Amino acid sequence: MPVFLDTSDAGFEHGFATLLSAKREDSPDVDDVVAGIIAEVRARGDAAVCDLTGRFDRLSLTPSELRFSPEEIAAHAARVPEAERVALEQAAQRIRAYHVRQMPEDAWWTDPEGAGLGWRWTPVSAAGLYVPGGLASYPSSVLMNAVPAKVAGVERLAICVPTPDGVVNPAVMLAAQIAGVDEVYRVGGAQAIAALAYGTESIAPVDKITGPGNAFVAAAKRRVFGKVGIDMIAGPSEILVIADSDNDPDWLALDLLSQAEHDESAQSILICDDAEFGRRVVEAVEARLETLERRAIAGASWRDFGAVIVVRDLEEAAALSNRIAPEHLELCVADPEALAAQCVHAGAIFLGAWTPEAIGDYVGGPNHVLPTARSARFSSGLSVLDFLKRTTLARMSPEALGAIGPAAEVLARSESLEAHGLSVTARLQRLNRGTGG
Ligand code: HSO
Ligand code: ZN
Repeated sequence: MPVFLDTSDAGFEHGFATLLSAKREDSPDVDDVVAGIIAEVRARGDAAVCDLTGRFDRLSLTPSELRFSPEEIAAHAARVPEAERVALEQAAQRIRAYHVRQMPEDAWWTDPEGAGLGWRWTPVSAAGLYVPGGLASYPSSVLMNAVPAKVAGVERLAICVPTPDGVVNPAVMLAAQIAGVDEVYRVGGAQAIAALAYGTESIAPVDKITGPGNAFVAAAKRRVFGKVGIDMIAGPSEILVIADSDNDPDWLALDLLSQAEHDESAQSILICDDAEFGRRVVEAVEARLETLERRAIAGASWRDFGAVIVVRDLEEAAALSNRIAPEHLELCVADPEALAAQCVHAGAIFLGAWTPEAIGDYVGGPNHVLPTARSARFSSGLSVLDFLKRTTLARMSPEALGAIGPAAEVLARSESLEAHGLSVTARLQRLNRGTGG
């Protein structure tokens, strides 16, 4: 049974604190193994990648077989049923249109002292996208990572995807093709992250690595951070639904289960303003769990981490939502915009009962790579900004240097950095001679 809390109860704060601090992930400590794999790939390049792929994916490859040829990609992509192709194309088009709007503007102005100032955005040159194999090999996630990279202007985009026993997910290939991915490698695990970060004879290094993965991939991403940029370390999925009683309990049950079915460690929470309504949603969840294909996973998630919280009013709901800082926040209330304005720590907000979270996972347009584990307090979902850098620009005229240079001389002296100060002084002296001073 999920926990049932009521803010009017004396024990509420204790129960809520327990809920917030529930340890949902016990990721195995694979750091030593991962360190070894990275060292091996750095030392032996392709040979190490091929050996490790043989060991972990039971696939024997020569270096020249690590990369899918364009013909292989096309052949796999062609196996995708037509309806799925059309849906992926529609999704890609909507994700692209949304992310184009995220492109930030360059800036340039002249300030009152005559200094020209500004900044300029440029894409990273090469990005690597990790795509998990097996159960969580989602073509939608390929689009969510690859489309923003391409919109940002990343020239070279490489995918690494494991193909255990040689089994390829055709929809992943199609999504890569639709998104304009440049290279796809049949390599997974920590060895893929090492190859992307350090490069091998046949996999050129990238500047930024994004995409989800298992404990090995997460540990490897942590280790190569600094050598390359990484996006985030994503935890299990979460959804918080805030609903008034004017909702169909079955709709809400399915929304809660839509994230619960991702992972036994996923967390689904309902906040409502009526205990009786909350109980009806719980019943609806139970009914759906009887037949849901993924009932084993969803059931475990709901049983261990699910929760219903009864509040006195929506104000209280917003305050609790801000303490939870959910990855996904659904607002099934009469005035979702007003409530959304109060919910300031959330990865993505879904407004109104006609916006199930799943729309955001696939075709809404916004990104589905979002901050988990309360990191929405300080971070955002994946965007074009993750594939851009901002370079600052400054140009002094002689007059501008004359106006602000003296302060720099003073500060350089105070930090005992003589050459710093002299680099300004030398110019100011010329300026003063030139003007007869
Ligand atoms: N909801 C997941 C993403 C996803 N859903 C992929 C379906 N496919 C991220 O929290
Ligand atoms: Zn999902």
